[in-house]
Amino acid sequence: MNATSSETMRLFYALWPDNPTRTTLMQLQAPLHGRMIPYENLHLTLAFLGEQPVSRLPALKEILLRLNAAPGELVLDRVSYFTRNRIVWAGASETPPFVLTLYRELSEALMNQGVAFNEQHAFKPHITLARDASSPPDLAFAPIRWRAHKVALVRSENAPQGSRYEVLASRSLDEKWVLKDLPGGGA
Ligand code: 2AM
Repeated sequence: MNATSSETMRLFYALWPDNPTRTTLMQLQAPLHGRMIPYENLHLTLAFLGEQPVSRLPALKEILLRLNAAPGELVLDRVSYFTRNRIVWAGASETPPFVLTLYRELSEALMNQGVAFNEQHAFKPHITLARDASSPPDLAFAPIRWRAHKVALVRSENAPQGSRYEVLASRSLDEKWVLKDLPGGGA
């Protein structure tokens, strides 16, 4: 990464699906009409930070390492539509408590650092499948059981072919040992 301190990056934190979950999500895209999100970009945004100074990256990575929330299972059992921005998305009829706990923990850490996020957007956990899309047909499909444990800090860059994402840091919520590597031993 070549960056000077005055530069900014467009950043977000997301739950990052494993490859089998991505493959299954792609099967849901088959009957959709619109611009499909590529396999490697599929994710569930936890906090969208927008443009942030590059100098903030160490603090944002530390927030990721310090997350103490437990991983859990998301049952992706619905495909729906945001009319306003013409997005087809997959999600869970019931948001499991671990996702809300994770979101709350991340929100508090960001607020403590004075970082604004999700401006004017309520947290609606979803995985965007297609953009510029028409309303999806009624789809019958076997619920996708995703054991969500990987959280990523991601850079988003606009490219002619669509957004390009770069995972700047990631960790598994299964791994608590990372805390010992932090100043203060994660206390
Ligand atoms: P979307 O897929 O519903 O558009 C990278 O752009 C990610 O951040 C996408 O998942 C996008 O959600 C989300 N995102 C973009 N702008 C946002 C905003 N203002 N509030 C919350 N999430 C946003």
